[in-house]
This record gives sequence, structure tokens and C-alpha cells, in this order.
Amino acid sequence: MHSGFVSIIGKPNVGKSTLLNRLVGMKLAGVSKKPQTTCIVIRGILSESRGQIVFLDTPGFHEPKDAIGRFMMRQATQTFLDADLFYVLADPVPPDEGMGALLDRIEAEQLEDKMRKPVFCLINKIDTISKPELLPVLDQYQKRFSFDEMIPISAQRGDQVDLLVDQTYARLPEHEPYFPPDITSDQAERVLVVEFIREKIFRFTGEEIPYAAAVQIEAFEEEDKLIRVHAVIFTEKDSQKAILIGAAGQKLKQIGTAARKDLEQFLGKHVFLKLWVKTLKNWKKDERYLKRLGFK
Ligand SMILES: Nc1nc2c(ncn2[C@@H]2O[C@H](COP(=O)(O)OP(=O)(O)OP(=O)(O)O)[C@@H](O)[C@H]2O)c(=O)[nH]1
Ligand SMILES: [Mg+2]
Repeated sequence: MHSGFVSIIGKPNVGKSTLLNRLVGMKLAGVSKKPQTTCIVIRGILSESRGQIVFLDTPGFHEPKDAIGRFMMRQATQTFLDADLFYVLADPVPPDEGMGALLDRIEAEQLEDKMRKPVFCLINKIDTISKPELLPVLDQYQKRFSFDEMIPISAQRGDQVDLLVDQTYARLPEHEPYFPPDITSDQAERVLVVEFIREKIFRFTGEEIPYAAAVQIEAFEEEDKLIRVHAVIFTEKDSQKAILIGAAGQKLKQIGTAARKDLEQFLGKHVFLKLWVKTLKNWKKDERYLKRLGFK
């Protein structure tokens, strides 16, 4: 059997989390139209008779501005050490400055690393462009960088994802599975519960609100037919707290209802979800607060 760890990297918003969910056939990672939706590494496991692939969905690479930004970059780069293979996701446009910087860095790290690992370049969102538009893009990537594979895909529609999985197994080392075959993630349910609530905040609030919000689970109690979840959403300012709650609590209700539906599907039980909003000034800048919020 062939088994190993695959790190999914790329700039914010290229579709890393969408691809992870597609690969494991289940929604694990939050997806939104806004950049920097993912802030911790989400692991998804694909088990088959031919082996096992553990996908690591990482926060997008960007210039960190504060402590939480630095945490996200550490999370993304940590997977460099764990990975047997890399997927570098890109938009279906010619490589720009930012992408170049990311790829140059990967190449530099690879050169230093004696155990050089395969790198696949995945041009995502090909459902948004035509073939004649795509060909010159592929050409430019191929001219500038040397990848082990270059595969155009649509994470959303699933185009070429089977091929991607085949090519991945072909390059992974011979190894027994790392995890039992019946789990899709080895992460604690609590961690994924935070991810689901965060996704709804990203989806239903605008401007700076999603970036100012952190979710902490206060209680997670499993009963016979019901799971009770109590969670607090921290914001940086009272004004953000007011927006997040909304007139007559409407916004918070919308977030809570959508999150509960996702959680019920994921946990396979009825969920009672209680959300609070509190202000915690400077949580993004203070390492101690970050630790308390689970960003260790
Ligand atoms: N048309 C199209 N849209 C896609 C595709 N894959 C992802 N998207 C959309 O692109 C946006 C970003 O997707 P995410 O999966 O959240 O991107 P990400 O790379 O994980 O983003 P961060 O976590 O913020 O770094 C979402 O609106 C997705 O629905 C695709 O193959 N085609
Ligand atoms: Mg993501």
C-alpha cells in the first residue's frame, strides 16, 4: 500500500479548502468567498484499498500583519515538514508576483532538502475559463517553474480530481495507513465545530467582522440523541459585537441556524447550539489571548 501526507498550499482564496472537502467527500474545512477563511490546519483522510492519503489544508500564504497572521503562517509552513508531497494551488491566470514569491520559496526549500518531495501544480477553477484561455496559462507556469505534475482541475465541480488522486498514489511512498480506515479526520470534533461556526461568520457578515471574530467552545456535551454546544464568539470591539448580534439578534440567529444544520450533518445527531458574543480587545495581537483561544 501507498500512504502519506499531502500539504495543500497556495495563496488565500484559491480553493484549498474546497479541494480538501472534495477529496475526502465530506465537508470538513470552511469555505467562503473571502480570503483567509482557514486559520488552522485541517486534516482530511482518504482511505482506500490501495492506501491512505492524509490531506493537510493550510491557511493561505500572505504577509502577516499581527500575531494571528503570524500564527497562520506558522501553521502553513509547519506542513512543509510533515508533507510527503505538495499541491500548490493557483488561479487560472498567469503567475503573478505573489505566486512567484511563494513558488520560489518552495523551490528554494526543496533544493536545500535532500529528501526532495514531489510538487504538483494544480490550476484550479478551470470551470471559469475556456480551454483556449487555459493553454497559455499552463504554458507560462511550465516555463517558469519545474513541477512534477501540472494538473488543471475544478475543485468545485470535481473535474480531474480522480486523476489527481491516481497521480498522488503513484508518488507516495510504500507505507501502511497512518490512521484507522473509518475516520475522515483525526481532529477533535470541537476543532471542526469551531471551523463550521467560523465559516458562517465569514459567510454572513461583511467588512472586517469575520477577521475580528474568534470562536471558543465552552461546552460540548454528548447526550443520547443530542449534542449540546455552547460557544462564544469574541470580537475586538463593542461595535463589531453589535453588528454580529444584529437588530433583535437576527444576525446571530442566522449564523447559529446555518452552523447548527452543518453540525447536525457532520455529527450525525441533533445539535443544540447556543452562541454568545463578547468583546475581547486585542485578541489578535496578544499571544496570551491567542493561546487561550486555542491558537497554540
Ligand atoms: N468556480 C469555482 N470556484 C471555486 C472553485 N474552488 C473554490 N472555489 C471558490 O473559491 C472561493 C474560495 O474557496 P476556499 O476553498 O475557501 O479557498 P481557500 O484557498 O481555502 O481560501 P483560504 O482558506 O481563505 O486561504 C469560494 O467561494 C469557493 O466556492 C472551483 O473549482 N471553481
Ligand atoms: Mg481555506
